[in-house]
Amino acid sequence: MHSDDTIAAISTPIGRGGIGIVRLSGRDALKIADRIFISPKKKKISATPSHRIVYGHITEPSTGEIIDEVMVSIMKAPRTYTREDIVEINCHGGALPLRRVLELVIKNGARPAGPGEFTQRAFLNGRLDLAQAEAVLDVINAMTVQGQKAAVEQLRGGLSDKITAAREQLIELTAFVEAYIDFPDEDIESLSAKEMKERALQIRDSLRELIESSEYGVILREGLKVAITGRPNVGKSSLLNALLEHDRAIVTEIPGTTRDVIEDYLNIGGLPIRIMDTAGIRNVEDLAEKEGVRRSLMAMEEADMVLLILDGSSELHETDIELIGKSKTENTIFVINKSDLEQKINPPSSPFFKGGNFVPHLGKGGGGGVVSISAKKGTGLDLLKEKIVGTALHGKSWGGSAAVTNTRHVHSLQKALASIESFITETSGKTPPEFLAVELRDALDALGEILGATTPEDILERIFTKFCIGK
Ligand SMILES: Nc1nc2c(ncn2[C@@H]2O[C@H](COP(=O)(O)OP(=O)(O)OP(=O)(O)O)[C@@H](O)[C@H]2O)c(=O)[nH]1
Ligand SMILES: [Mg+2]
Repeated sequence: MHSDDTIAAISTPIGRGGIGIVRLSGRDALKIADRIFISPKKKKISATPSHRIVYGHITEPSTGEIIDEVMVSIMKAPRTYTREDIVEINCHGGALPLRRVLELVIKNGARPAGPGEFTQRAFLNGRLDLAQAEAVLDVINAMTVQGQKAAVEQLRGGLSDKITAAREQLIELTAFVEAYIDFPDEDIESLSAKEMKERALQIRDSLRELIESSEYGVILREGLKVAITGRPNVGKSSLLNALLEHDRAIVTEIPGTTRDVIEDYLNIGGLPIRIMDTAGIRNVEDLAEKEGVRRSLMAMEEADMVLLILDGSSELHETDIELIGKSKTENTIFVINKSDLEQKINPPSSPFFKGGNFVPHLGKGGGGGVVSISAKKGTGLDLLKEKIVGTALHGKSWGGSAAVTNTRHVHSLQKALASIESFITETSGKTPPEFLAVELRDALDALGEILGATTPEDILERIFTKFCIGK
C-alpha cells in the first residue's frame, strides 16, 4: 500500500511571474495549512467548505512574520486531482516567496514531493489510469497543436476506452475458451472454432488500427530528428535559415563556416521537427573543423531522417558520391540546392535533366526521393516540406490526429497483436484449448500494461520520474 503522508512542492516554474503555487496533498494538508495561514476573519482552512478559495496571509507561526499575501484553494478528498485533501497556496510568483512558503509547510509537517508524485497518487488512487497519467506529461510537453490535441484526448480517456473495449472482447473470448477447457463434454453455450476465430479477427483489426495510428502518433509526441548534411558550402545553413524563416546560422561563401551542430524546432504540417544543421563534411586538418565533421557524421547516424544537400551548380564531387553511398535509402532525401544557378546536376524528374553524371549515383533517389530547391530564393521549399512529411509517414496520409503516441504503448500493442495472431493460427489447427487460452491471457496482460493494470513496478517508477516536481 502506498502512503498518504503529506507531500508538498512548488508547482509553477521557478522564475518571475504573476503568481506561483505551492501545492500540498495528503492526510495533513488542511492541518498544515491551518498552522501557517491567517485569514482576516480568522477562518480555519479545515473548517472551510471544499472547492473554495480564501484570502489571507502565510505567517511564520513562531515569530508572527508575514511571509506573503496569498489566496488559498481548498479541495477536500475525494473530488481532487490526487483523491486526497489538496491545498494550493497561490503566492506572488517570485523565487523567494515560493521557496519560503515551501520551507514553512515542510517545517510544519509536509515532505518534499518527488517528481510526478501528485500524478502518481492520482494513478494509485484510481483517479487516472496509467495511459491518462502519461498523457498529463504529454499535454505539458506538447510541441505542436496537433500533439497537444492528441495528448488531451488521451488524458480524457480516448485511448483507454479503446484499450478497455479490446480487453472486454478478449475477456469474453477467454471465458468461452476456458469454459470449453473446464467442461469439454458438457453441452454448454460454446462458440464454434469458426466463431472464435471471427471474434479474434475483430480484435486483431482494432489492434492493428491502433498500431497504425502510432506511425505518426509517436512523431507527434517525440518529434522527428532531421539532419541537414553535405559537403561544405552546398547551402546547408542557408536551408536551415530558409526553413526557420530567420537567420539562425551564419552563412558565408567560405567553405567550413559551420563548425558545430545547430539545432532548432520547426513545425511542418503539425509534425514537430528537430532540425540540425551540421558542419560540411570534408577531410581537414583543422582541429575544430575536424571535430565538427565528426559531429556531423554522428548527427547523420542518429537522425530519423537525413537531408543530403548537393550543390546543383557544380559537378558531383567525390565527397558527394561518398555521402550518397553512405546514406540509408529509406530515410534520406536528396536535396539539390542552388536551382537558381545554371545546373550541372539535375534530378531525373527535372525537365532540365539531360542524363548527365547524376543518374548512376542517385538513381531513383533515397526513400524520400530527390527535390530541387533554391535556399537563397526560397523556391522548392514547400515541395521539400511535403517530402519530409511523406517520408516520415512512409507515404501514408495523415488526418492530423492519433490515438497512440507513446512507444511504450506501441510495444504492448505489438505484444498483444502477436498473441492474438498466434491464437488465430492455432484455432485453425489442433492446438488444445488450454494453450489457446494462454495466448489470450498474454494478450490481455499486454493490454493491461498500457492502462497500468499489469505494469511492473520498475516501469511505473520510470514513468513518473520523468515528470517535473510539483505535477
Ligand atoms: N545562388 C545560390 N547560392 C546559395 C544558395 N544556397 C546557399 N548559397 C550560397 O552558398 C554559400 C554557402 O552557403 P552556406 O549556407 O553557408 O553553406 P553550408 O553548406 O552551410 O556551408 P558550411 O557551413 O561551410 O558547410 C553562401 O555564399 C550562400 O549564399 C542558393 O540556393 N543559391
Ligand atoms: Mg553551414
